Amino acid sequence: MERILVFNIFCLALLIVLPTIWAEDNLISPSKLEKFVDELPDMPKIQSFEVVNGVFKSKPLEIGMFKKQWKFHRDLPPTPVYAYGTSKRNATIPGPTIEAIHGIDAFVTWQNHLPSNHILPWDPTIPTAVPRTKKGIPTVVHLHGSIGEPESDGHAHSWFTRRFKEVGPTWTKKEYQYPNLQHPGNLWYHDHAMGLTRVNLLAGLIGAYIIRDRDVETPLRLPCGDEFDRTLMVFDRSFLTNGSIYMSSTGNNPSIHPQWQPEYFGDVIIVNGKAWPRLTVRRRKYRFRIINASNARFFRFFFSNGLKFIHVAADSAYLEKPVITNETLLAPSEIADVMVDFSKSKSDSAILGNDAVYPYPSGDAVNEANGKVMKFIIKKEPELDTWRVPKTLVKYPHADLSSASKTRYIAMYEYTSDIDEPTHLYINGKQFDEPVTETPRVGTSEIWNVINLTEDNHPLHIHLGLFKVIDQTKLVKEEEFKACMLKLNDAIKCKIDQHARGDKIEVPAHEKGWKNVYKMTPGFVTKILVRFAFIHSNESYPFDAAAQPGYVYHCHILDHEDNVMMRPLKLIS
Ligand SMILES: *[C@@H]1O[C@H](CO)[C@@H](O)[C@H](O)[C@H]1NC(C)=O
Ligand SMILES: *[C@@H]1O[C@H](CO)[C@@H](O)[C@H](O)[C@H]1NC(C)=O
Ligand SMILES: *[C@@H]1O[C@H](CO)[C@@H](O)[C@H](O)[C@H]1NC(C)=O
Ligand SMILES: *[C@@H]1O[C@H](CO)[C@@H](O)[C@H](O)[C@H]1NC(C)=O
Ligand SMILES: *[C@@H]1O[C@H](CO)[C@@H](O)[C@H](O)[C@H]1NC(C)=O
Ligand SMILES: CC(=O)N[C@H]1CO[C@H](CO)[C@@H](O)[C@@H]1O
Ligand SMILES: [Cu+2]
Repeated sequence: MERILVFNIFCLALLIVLPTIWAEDNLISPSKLEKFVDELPDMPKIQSFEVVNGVFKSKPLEIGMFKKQWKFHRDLPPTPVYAYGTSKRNATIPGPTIEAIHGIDAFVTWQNHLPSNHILPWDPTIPTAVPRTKKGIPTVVHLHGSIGEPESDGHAHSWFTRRFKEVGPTWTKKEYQYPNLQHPGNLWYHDHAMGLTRVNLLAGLIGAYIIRDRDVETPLRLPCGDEFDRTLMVFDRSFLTNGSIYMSSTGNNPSIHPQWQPEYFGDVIIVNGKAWPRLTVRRRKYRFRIINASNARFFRFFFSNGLKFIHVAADSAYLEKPVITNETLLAPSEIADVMVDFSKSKSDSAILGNDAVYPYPSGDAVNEANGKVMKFIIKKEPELDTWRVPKTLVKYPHADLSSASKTRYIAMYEYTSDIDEPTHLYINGKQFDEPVTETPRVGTSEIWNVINLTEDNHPLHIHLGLFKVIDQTKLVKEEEFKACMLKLNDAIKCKIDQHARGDKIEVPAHEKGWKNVYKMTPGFVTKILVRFAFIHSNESYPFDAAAQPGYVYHCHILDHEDNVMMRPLKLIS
């Protein structure tokens, strides 16, 4: 028993990151960076628990944010970044992977050690956290996928600067508490400061967090242990020739927003902090927890040699049974949790490729650089493999539309300037600081009909709640509907029922489980069932979810979230 348990604790995950570029003189051309020359790194692992006399106990952690230099590629000069770590020397990009155990609280004091001047341009004309003294960089940490109290949720207004010298209006505490009472799965932590999320993440403030539950997971016999169970955090960045991260400092509407741009794309694809890395694998099954940590880039992954993805979970929750696909589309901040069986490979290497246009779904085709992610070098010798593809995974209680206590309509709007460039995006036509309108009752489920009135696919993320995607229905006579919505901003008065009648898009099998982010197709109404309770049990939350400052929900294209495709979410008891 003890042995199984310890083994399971050490079954870990791995992260990948990726970069992108714009035409500018001193930008490094991605063709100058030879691919697959750096080994895929494993991020350091930190456990939020310890075993004392055979019993699990919480082990409080302190994780800092440090400015340091990071080598993204063999031939790229060191890059100034912001990195999470237990010390400046230990800080990495992505940050350390935090491992938690179901039922054991994690306590983390997030410490800001960042000096005053931001390494990236930012824009004070969008609603932004600005310290009174103009000193320090506002930061706050959100654990994405966490079911925890509002005070520890990293509300955008709960920011703090270096050594807590200044704090935002809803800040309450230094030490965050994560109860880890939810289902096991993949989470990630990242910055969430008002108006600074896109730049703070671009600078490097991201990391993975895994909740393990041996009772649920051991019987599955999925690939386990540091070697076979890896987290890949993928993101895109662009670099200047001197190694600095490139972000345009000129907005597309400079007279309105001097810097803000609607989407950041980089041409260099980074996995676990290295550009186009390589990993040597054995001829057997592996588990990859792939986290898309891009600001705006969608990825559609596939293997050059036809290897398949065996999906076991999506975002934070296990699927009922494995789903096999030859490609997988990941929106920003979505997580694919897949097995890959390298014994099925007919060749001795495989490139993990990406063919998603950008912006998705109507943008440019990928090129030689951003169409490749990483390379697997597959050893020749066949191996005995004790891992298996289980017939079934984890079955959560059935979620029924009839259980919903309320139906809401959530409309996504984009506004443009007279030169037809986006100036800002709002949910329900409202600014973030307008009074809260979404106030679900703790313990209930609701139907949300999300109406995308823009041209982009917006990955919607809801804090605290998990949701099931029911269907996506094309709007008919959508120009008429959009004109009405722009005037009245009221889906019922604009007769949504008569417009949500077009073709339906089937939800892919591997995305039918519980999600915390989903892609809202333009011109469609996406119906989701959101649950403000645990998915695996009827126990009530062990914290007051109705406390201040509440939660938020938002588009996870960070450039949209910052300007300001985000609204408050306040639970009531
Ligand atoms: C840095 O990481 C190492 C290895 O994980 C650990 O032993 C050490 O205590 C860490 N140092 C600091 C200052 O946190
Ligand atoms: C790289 O060049 C940019 C633009 O010239 C400059 O702003 C930045 O400080 C430089 N970075 C380093 C690390 O020298
Ligand atoms: C990653 O997420 C970003 C932002 O949500 C999205 O634009 C991008 O397409 C996603 N990429 C992948 C590979 O999923
Ligand atoms: C995956 O399979 C689908 C349907 O069979 C096919 O249309 C698509 O081209 C395939 N993609 C790749 C990358 O092979
Ligand atoms: C929760 O309660 C509902 C209704 O009483 C029941 O159908 C469901 O099975 C319960 N779920 C669990 C996990 O106990
Ligand atoms: C109803 C509505 O406004 N739909 C928009 C959704 O996105 C498409 C582009 O993909 C626009 O053309 C539609 O106007
Ligand atoms: Cu968006």
